[in-house]
Amino acid sequence: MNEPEIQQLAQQLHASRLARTAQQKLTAAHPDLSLPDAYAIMRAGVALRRAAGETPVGYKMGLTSQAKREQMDIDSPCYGTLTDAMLVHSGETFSVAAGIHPRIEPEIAFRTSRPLRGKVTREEVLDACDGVCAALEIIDSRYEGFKYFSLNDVVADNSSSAFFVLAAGWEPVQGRDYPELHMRMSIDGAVHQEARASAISGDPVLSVVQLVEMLDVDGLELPAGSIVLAGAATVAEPLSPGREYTLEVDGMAPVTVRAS
Ligand code: OOG
Ligand code: MG
Repeated sequence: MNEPEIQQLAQQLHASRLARTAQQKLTAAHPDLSLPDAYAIMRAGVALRRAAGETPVGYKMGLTSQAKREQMDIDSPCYGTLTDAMLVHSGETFSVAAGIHPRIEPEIAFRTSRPLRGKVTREEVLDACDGVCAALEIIDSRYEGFKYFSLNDVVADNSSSAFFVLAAGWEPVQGRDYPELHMRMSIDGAVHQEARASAISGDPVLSVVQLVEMLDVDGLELPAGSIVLAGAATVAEPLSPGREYTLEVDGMAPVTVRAS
């Protein structure tokens, strides 16, 4: 795919997001769209957001759990770019009308204090992180129906990134048994989704290892000060006005958002 085509498809997705209208998946008109094309479209889309005044603040890993892969019918992980305009603080109200058909899912967020590049170990990731917290990702798809699209479509659409909610403060990274952490997402006080954090890539720290490897393939590093969402532990739930969503993770402050 050539540069003008990549720019044009990034523009299309950008416009759909701003207009809050779903569009046809890109592979319907471009069945030959490759995974490198998809990441190029994603990056062109991020450049459009930068031009509009947004600043990238990190990345989200997607499709790192079996539950999500089955829900979306896609079998490999992907990443997307997070910007400052996507950040929602715990306790805030989020308007569902800000998206097309937003959903919410339970995650764990890490913050790096040193850059990471190439092949890294889980210990190197933990050493390079200075904070962890419970997070809710509000995903949205710019495609009709939200389902039955391909990995390449999702990646081009910034891996369905829309908004993310972080708990009130960053907490110490060391001394936690990450795979064993229990995660519980409630809606209006009733538990709807729960899983061990091992549902996320076997260990949410390994999601960060994998992200660093995927960025390296594209010649990129994970900069210091990045926020990384490790991926959802369970399927996503639709976001409905009037309901309150809370995620509790063992040993961490809860994160909550009310939909309006
Ligand atoms: C793709 C994004 C997946 C996750 O945590 O697995 C994701 C999608 O579900 O539309 O964010
Ligand atoms: Mg997610």
